Amino acid sequence: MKERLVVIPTYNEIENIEAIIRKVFSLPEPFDILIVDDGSPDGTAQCVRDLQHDFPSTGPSHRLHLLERRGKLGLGTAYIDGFKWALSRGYRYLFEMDADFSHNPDDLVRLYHACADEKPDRADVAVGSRYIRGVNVVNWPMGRVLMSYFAGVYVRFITGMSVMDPTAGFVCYRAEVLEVILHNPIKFVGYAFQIEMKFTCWKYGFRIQEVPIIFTDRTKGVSKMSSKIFKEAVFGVLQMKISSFFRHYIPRRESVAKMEESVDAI
Ligand SMILES: Nc1nc2c(ncn2[C@@H]2O[C@H](COP(=O)(O)OP(=O)(O)O)[C@@H](O)[C@H]2O)c(=O)[nH]1
Ligand SMILES: [Mg+2]
Repeated sequence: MKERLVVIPTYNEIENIEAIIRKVFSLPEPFDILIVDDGSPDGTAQCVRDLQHDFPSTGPSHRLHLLERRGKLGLGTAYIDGFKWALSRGYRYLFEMDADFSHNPDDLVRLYHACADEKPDRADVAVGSRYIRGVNVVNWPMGRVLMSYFAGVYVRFITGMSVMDPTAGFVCYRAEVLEVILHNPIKFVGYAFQIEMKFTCWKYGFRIQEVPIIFTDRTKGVSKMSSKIFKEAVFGVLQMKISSFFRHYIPRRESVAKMEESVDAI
């Protein structure tokens, strides 16, 4: 059954890609993987193609998929393309995770259980959060920790949303959440993309739960964070808040009911 899919965007992750794929497939619970690679010049996609012989995408478990794009088009659209790919194939739980081991793949299981059907008080979206029990960031330079922490303070102040780690990129979404929010154009690329996704979920009334994680700086490969991405986040949050005044968000239950109605009508 196509249950859980981890979408991993990659740009020049040759030093991490094989290890992260093998680690996810060694977890005690099954997760499929979709790598969204933007034509990495270091051959990341070729490494994935080679691994597909060990974990074919048509296999009964541990399926490894690859979506290749032509050039570096940014993290935001990589996730959106990945999510659309997954929704059209019937996956029920979709995960965002970096390729560089900053997110510990072991935590995928905890994110999943926060959203899984088994719990009556389950979340719709589970966010792997660095800042709900102190500051759980290992090996980042102090400047980057402070920037990330105060980005959260700024986002909460502007948006009114109470999420402690709004720029987090380690997330589990139930499929029905993405079915609703991807109807709207999501326009940002970097950290602003992560903020916009959570903000849109929150505006629709979806239940967001933060799950504490420890984030560790990458030990291999280089970060693609840039000042452009930083600026996009600073101005993007303001822009996003202002445009939200002109948008109508149908609350979650109504929109889900509407989707069910339209299915019945077919
Ligand atoms: N497909 C794709 N992946 C990207 C792009 N930019 C970054 N990534 C991937 O997104 C993840 C997070 O990027 P990273 O450089 O670690 O950012 P940082 O953790 O904020 O320093 C990593 O898996 C990157 O390889 C991009 O333009 N396209
Ligand atoms: Mg990283």
